[in-house]
Amino acid sequence: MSQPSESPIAESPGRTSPRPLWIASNRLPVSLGFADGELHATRSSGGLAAALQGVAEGAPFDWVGWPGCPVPEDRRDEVRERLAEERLVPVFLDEEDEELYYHGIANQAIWPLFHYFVDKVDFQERAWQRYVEVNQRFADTILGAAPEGARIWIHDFHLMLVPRLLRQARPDLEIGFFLHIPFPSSEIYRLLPAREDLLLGVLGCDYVGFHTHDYARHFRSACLRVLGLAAEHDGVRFEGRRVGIGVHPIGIDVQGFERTLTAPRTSSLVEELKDRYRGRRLILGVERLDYTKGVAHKLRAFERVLERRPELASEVALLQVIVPSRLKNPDYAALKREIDECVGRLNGRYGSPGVTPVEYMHRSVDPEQLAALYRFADVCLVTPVRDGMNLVAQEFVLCQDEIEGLGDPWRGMLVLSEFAGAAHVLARALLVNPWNLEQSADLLEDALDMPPDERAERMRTMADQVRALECTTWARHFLDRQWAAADANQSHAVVALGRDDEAELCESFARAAKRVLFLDYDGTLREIVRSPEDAVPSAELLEVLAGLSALPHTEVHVVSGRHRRDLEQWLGGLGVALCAEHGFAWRSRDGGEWEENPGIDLSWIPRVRSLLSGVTDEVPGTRLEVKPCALAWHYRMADPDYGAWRARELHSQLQHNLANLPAEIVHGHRVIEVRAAGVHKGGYVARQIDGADWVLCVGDDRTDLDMYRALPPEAHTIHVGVSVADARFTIPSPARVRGLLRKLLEAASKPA
Ligand code: GDG
Repeated sequence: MSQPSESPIAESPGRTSPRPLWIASNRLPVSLGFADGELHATRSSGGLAAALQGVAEGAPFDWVGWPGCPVPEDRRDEVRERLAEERLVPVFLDEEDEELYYHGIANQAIWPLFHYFVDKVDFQERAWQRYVEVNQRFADTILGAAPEGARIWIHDFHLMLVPRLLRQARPDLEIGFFLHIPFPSSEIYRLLPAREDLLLGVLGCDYVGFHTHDYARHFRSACLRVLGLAAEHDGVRFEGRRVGIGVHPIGIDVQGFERTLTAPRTSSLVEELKDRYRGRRLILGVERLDYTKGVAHKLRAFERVLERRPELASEVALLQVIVPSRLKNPDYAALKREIDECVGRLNGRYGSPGVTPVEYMHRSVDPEQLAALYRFADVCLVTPVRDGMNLVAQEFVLCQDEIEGLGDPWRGMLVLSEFAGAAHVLARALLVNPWNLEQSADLLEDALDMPPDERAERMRTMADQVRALECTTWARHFLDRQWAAADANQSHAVVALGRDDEAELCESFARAAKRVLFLDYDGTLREIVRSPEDAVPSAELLEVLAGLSALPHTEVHVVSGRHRRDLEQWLGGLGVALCAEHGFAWRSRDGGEWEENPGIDLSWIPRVRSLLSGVTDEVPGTRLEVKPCALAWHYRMADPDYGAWRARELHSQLQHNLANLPAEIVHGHRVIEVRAAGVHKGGYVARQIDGADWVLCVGDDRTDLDMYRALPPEAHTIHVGVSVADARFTIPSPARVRGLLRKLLEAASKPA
């Protein structure tokens, strides 16, 4: 598990950045109510609020979220004003929003799926539409309130569409996203009907964080398998930006817990517990009622221990605190019944007068009671079947620490599920697979019987880890990384073709005496699609190309790696000059015969063809394209990982085979192409610019760099996607290229 790594920036911009910070989460850290018509708003200190406290001390921030209850229309201004005093900005949800967005999608689709409970997923289209609308409402509220250049930090699965909505409206914003729950394996993730939208939503940010490396890895792999975006281990390139991916295990409010622990009331509660459990050892469980938390697994493990050692029934008690949650949902109501039954069965079987092996509280306890239980317990049994992090495990460890003024440290031991994110940071706990009943029972016994020295050693190591993860450090580390990622994107944005650049291009285009445009096709004029034959031009594209080439003193050249047959079929009648097969063949704008590069040695083709055919047969989904002077092995439709693996292997095999032959290998976007040496797009464009006083060249992959290099420095060179050294500007997408062409056409068609 990677720890949150040290920021490369010495001074923490989490504290010092002059940009104002805005947080957005589903819930505001406030409890709102109307008693006798009077508005009551009390600040609540949930985990996230505590985590951000330290950041607020450096620079106060504003927080956008739902106040947690319906607010009638005529009281909303009053609520807004009241919350504004605390720098809180409400997003109001009515009962139907709560039902559809919050319960329908967040709790009944994303939550179960992301925790691998596929059979509990209930995805309703109507609810999804509301999720989209409510995310838009959050985005609009942020946009209406956050000033220019603000830094925004969005939290959790309720708001996965917000980053993109913000980015589209205000590219200047610095945007981060943190997911508090697991991100599932792509095999599970891809079951979600809205899988593309959620990923695209998150990819609007500059930086996305997860609790564990596994979740980050799953996110990356979903980007690849669902969106076809190949990611590096710490980032993915999308629409001309790099979205950083980071691992930031959240910690707890260490100081807050220490304060509660040393409060006089907590000490007297500990004394009460000592009296109540005299002669017995206490196993503690604390969780919100949820099927992910593995409460039934825990009860079964305890039952198994009692089956093995019935005498423990009077020596050990299991106290289970369950905070009621989502009871409106039938799954939660059923879970409650299952737990009730399990507890009943266990007590019926092992209880006796004065002996109740399982004590069960279905309500929350106050912070002092909780701290006292953590301090006193002999074992904390935390057995979720999936959990993003699990703060209870960390809280228990901290409360057992040596703390000034408190005696008796290290009474207890932590038994922790390996399926909680916390297992990655608390590796000295007794880690269990809650599905393995025998092992869970074994380790629970080990925890009860552990010698004091070993217990102290393990707990001390874990307490150090909990202190290191402390939540304000977590928030600061995340914000440092977010800042660095956004900063890198902003410096790239300097070369992004902006509105002013577009206006200048249009103006010079309209004034020029002879204009020449060189346009690559796939990935430039037209989006890359899974199957190359499907990349047919739209009517809109044909119209703009025909319009441009009909302008006086204007030549449009489509310069592509495609076979001449495709270009002729799709673009033949537009008055556009065509250059096919990476510059090997061309045809003038008036149509007529294709000409070919003379004197090219093609003797290597049969040998390479047989090698590529063999690989095509072996790797499902790949295709061999045979062109007059080149062979292309496409692996766009193969399994992305396997395709990339075989491509790497093929590349080195080709390098070995082609040494000293007049051919070169170009590894493009999911294609390996072997082409005759000396044939490239640059040779063609260099021959077409005589007398031109305005040249535009737009491309998207490595083969287009030859064009940029062959042009004079004053040519307008634009690359789709990331910035490259040879192009002056970047542009995010083919749609934006088409938009630019349309603007050029309009500029030149306007009367002078
Ligand atoms: C999500 C992810 C991730 C519980 N009962 C009482 C009480 N609590 C407090 C605990 C703890 C919190 O509630 C529960 O936190 P968890 O981490 O266990 O779980 P989720 O609520 O599901 O949180 C989770 C977390 O986000 C943070 O990123 O760790 O994986 O699911 O702080 O102390 N507090 C009080 N009385 C109770 O009865 N006072």
